[in-house]
Amino acid sequence: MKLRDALDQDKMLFTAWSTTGSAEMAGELALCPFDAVTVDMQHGAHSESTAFASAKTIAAAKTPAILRIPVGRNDLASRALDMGFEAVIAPMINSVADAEAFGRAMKYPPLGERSWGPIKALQIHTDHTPESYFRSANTQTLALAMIETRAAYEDLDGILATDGIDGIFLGPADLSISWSNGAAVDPKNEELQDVIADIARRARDAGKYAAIFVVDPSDVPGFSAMGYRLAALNTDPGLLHVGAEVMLGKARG
Ligand code: 3PY
Ligand code: MG
Repeated sequence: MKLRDALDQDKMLFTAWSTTGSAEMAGELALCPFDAVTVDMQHGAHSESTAFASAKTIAAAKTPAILRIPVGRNDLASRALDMGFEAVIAPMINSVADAEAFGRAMKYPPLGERSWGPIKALQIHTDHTPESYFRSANTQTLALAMIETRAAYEDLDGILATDGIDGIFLGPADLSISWSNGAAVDPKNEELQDVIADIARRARDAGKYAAIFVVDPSDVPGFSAMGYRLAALNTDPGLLHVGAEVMLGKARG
């Protein structure tokens, strides 16, 4: 397992975002020069079987795999780790209680209540014995709590202080909806930039990682200066469209 080690180098890392319900496509993304691939079960088309098969195709490319679970599906958080994912992103963590439930599912006692059964994880992470996996899992696997509402921002320090939470993942689209009380979805909303910077600063002050979903890649240097160290960059259909436009633009002159 290596995502956490890479994050500890304190450089900006980039994750691809797999939404097409295909393990083959997720494996293809892992062959691109991303630092990780995130499989999205909240808004993407992945089923449990395509997501779990993706853990293998991503690992075959020696790339760390991350899973975003649907809202509140902490059963899938533990299971994702058992299937070999190195990190789990939980959407809509809006309170300390939400963070506690997620943290409990992600960590073995005494931090949490994760149950033993990493059979597939041990097939993927062949550098581990069951014992070394057990001893290192609580520190090596990452629980990233999505901060994407005003309520989450108000409870941020409590969420950051929760056992088992390794970092936050900012969702700028939902945050903009919540911030405007449903008036607009505008992830680039100028008013939010200070909030986005404050969230990274407080995460780092708490000794936790800060990650963000990026809508416009030209915003990445600014997010990096704020302290974000993991950026999700476009979805698989998005990349396909960008590639097609570049190729056709050149071909058509
Ligand atoms: C958001 O921006 O709300 C997200 O969840 C990004 O995936
Ligand atoms: Mg969201």
